[in-house]
Amino acid sequence: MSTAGTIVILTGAGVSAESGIATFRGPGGLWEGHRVEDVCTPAALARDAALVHRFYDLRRAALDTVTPNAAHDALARLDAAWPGELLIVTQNVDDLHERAGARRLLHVHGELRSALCAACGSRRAWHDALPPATICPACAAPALRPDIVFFGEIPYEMERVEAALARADLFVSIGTSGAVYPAAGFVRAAAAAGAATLELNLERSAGSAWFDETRLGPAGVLVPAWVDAVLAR
Ligand code: BV8
Repeated sequence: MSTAGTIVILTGAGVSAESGIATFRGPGGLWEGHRVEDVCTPAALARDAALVHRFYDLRRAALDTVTPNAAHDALARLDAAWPGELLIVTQNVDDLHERAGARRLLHVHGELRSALCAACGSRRAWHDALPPATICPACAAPALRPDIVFFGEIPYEMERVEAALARADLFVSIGTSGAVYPAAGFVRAAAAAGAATLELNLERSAGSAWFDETRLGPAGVLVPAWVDAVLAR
């Protein structure tokens, strides 16, 4: 691939695991403590807003106690040094990619440190607890909610992601089980556009069969080694 090639990187909970943030579907995973239907759907929010807000308040507060790991740092280094187009598409709602210095980044499933107004659709940085019926500063409705894409809701910036996948020369998936769509289908869109596809994960995922190559191991080891090799070409 020429140095001006387009790289699209998809990250999931596994890239933040070594920072101490629980994944969803592993042992002790987030979904083990809660049923997805109880905390990550519009119906759950309508049924028990206090539970849903508390679930995300706890995860937002936990961000104060974690820091980026070697995988986040390596991706930020690649972002800064790569002369071609590059986009990190994260399913994660933590801000560890940003805190490591990544710039060419987007969150398809929302962000813990953001609040969304269910009435006017405005979004804003939010670092504290977010009680149900918090007043929206933009429209004054008591309608602020976690800025999280729930199951059944449309992921953010899909057009931008699809456009990047259509131009990709290399698609790399890091730390995701390939369990959630449409993100789990990105590898196929990239391959259809002619991209080489690489998976870096602790174990084989639901999508491993779609990748040209799968490397198994912790992101904190595999990602810096991969970035060093890409930048050394
Ligand atoms: C939508 C909120 C319509 C934030 C989440 C087919 C097509 C389209 C949709 C569907 C479809 N089939 C079903 C659907 C509906 C649904 C879906 O996919 N359901 C699944 C369960 C079948 N999808 C939706 O509802 C989506 N919306 O489809 O709208 C649409 C579609 C396209 C265009 C227009 C409209 C909305 C999905 C978003 C839901 N929100 N979370 C939050 O609470 O955090 S999903 C949740 O799962 C998280 O966002 C998370 O990012 C995501 C995926 O999980 P992973 O990140 O992969 O984490 P997991 O624990 O599963 O795996 C971790 C991996 O890391 C493991 O493989 C592990 O081995 C590895 N690992 C662990 N440690 C390490 C490691 N790897 C490396 N190093 C380590 N140290």
